[in-house]
Amino acid sequence: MKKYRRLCALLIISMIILCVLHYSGDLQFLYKAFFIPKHWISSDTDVDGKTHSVSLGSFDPGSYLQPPSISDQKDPFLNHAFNVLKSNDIPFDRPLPDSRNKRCKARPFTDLPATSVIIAYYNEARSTLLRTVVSVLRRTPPELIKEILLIDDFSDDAEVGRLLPEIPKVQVYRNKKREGLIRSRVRGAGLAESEVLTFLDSHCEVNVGWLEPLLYRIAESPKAVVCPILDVINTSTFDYIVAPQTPVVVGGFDWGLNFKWEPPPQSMVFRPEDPRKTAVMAGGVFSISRSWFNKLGKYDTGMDIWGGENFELSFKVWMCGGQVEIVPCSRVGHVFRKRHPYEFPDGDTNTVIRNSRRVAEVWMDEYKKYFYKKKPSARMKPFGRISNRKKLRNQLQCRSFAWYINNVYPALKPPVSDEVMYGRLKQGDLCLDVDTGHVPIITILRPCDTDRASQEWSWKKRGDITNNGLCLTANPETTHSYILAKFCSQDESQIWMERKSQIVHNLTGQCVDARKPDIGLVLAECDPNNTQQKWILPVKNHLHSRDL
Ligand code: LR7
Ligand code: MN
Repeated sequence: MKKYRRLCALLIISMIILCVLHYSGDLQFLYKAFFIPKHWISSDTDVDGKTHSVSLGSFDPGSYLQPPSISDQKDPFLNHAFNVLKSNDIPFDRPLPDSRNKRCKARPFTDLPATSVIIAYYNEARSTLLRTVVSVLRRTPPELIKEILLIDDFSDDAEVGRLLPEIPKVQVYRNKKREGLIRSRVRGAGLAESEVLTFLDSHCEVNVGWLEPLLYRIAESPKAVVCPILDVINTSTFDYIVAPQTPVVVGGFDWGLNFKWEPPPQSMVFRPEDPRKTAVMAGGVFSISRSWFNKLGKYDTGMDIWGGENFELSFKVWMCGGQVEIVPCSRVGHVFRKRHPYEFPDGDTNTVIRNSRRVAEVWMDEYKKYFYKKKPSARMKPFGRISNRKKLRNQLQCRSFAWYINNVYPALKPPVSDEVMYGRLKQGDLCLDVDTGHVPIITILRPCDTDRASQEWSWKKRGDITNNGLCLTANPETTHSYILAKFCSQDESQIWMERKSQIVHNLTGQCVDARKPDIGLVLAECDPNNTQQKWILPVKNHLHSRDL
């Protein structure tokens, strides 16, 4: 009896020991010895020198990673715009060169908040997607990762989404239709449970100690939106190419809202571990406090598929009281591709223009005209309703785009222009507008409306007043003194001067008169006492002076 009791106790104790070993990850050797199909990955050392092992649960990489399709074999770049055969050959848990500056390694990080990792994917290759997930599990202290939320944007292969949740912490949500990366990420953010959201593209590999400096910065400054330095994973060889440490490039753009990398302003002096301000983020990889993301209205879900969302988020972060930064101690590799490997239902140009237009219309104030100047065809493209986004901006009481340009991105100069004035030509609450129903196009007064681009006039040095390629035109003979909007022709009938709040026609010496505001504006003898000839004009040249 005594013997039996002792045996029982021994059994219980050894079971407890086995359990402890199992959960601490030290049983790998046993599983391996007995061929128990359980997959483990062990980590690199964390920032503070610790390692950990992560179980892949019942997930079996061997059966998940499939042999390449015939089309992949024929042209390995066809389906993904990277060499998928090469990617398939590389271990899903490969080691990476630690690309951080030495000074990053000595920094202890304590009391960090946990994060939810959100990855939207559409027709991603299995091997790159798995490497993204595994790199996160391998190189992040487990207590900092609450969950990895994969949003399958209605990829052709639904099986991926059924297999990956076998990995602990991984959840997959499949969209019912293709939504694009913007709405997919918003879906992920809505499901996330941690205080901090961390977004990744579906073909990344995070490097040693990537997360701690991002979380540290958010804990220190909750409105900071932080991005790692992106190392390059080569599309042909899948070599991991360490981005140079000096200079650390930051994000910029041109007036067409095309993103570019550029060196930071010369005046800035940094320690290698200091965060760098960046005017915009590249878009794919960053951490943000969940409550800050929600307060800012997440992303604009009126945007489709791809593009523009990095501008929307960056502009509003800056303009509404936060900052966008690159934290150089955080490193993440990304496969930079030369083309989109997937279809856009509306074509890529249309979609990106539509998204960019929404950004310009909601956030860029009078500076949006530079966007249209760079992308003239954008004016004709529909972009959906934006009233809710404008309301959001008002509620958040954000600063102007002029503030943003002057304080955050002064390197972006307005294009050289012969414009003297830009904006609305007003009489009280009424604005000079065109009457689109009529041909020839008559000019009228309409209640001022910030949504009507046809009320925004550009008065050029030479004297022409233009909107959307049309010029204010008047001639006693050809227009019967009505003021029409006609194609600009450099003709004398299109030259106007300003005189004491009057708009004077050069050819006739007469004034723009609103005596028939609904039927059409006309030329009439100038009369300084006539209120129907008095205009409230935009401030002269105000975009050229930097002291707004
Ligand atoms: O319809 C789609 N649905 C998706 O879920 C299209 C794409 N996606 C997913 C896709 O699988 C990927 O995970 O969205 C992610 C981004 O798509 P990519 O990898 O084709 O985009 P990209 O790397 O060329 O583009 C950059 O700009 C985009 C603008 O919308 C996004 O912000 C990307 O996240 C962003 N990537 C980066 O910032 C990494 C560095 C590239 C640069 C510069
Ligand atoms: Mn990408």
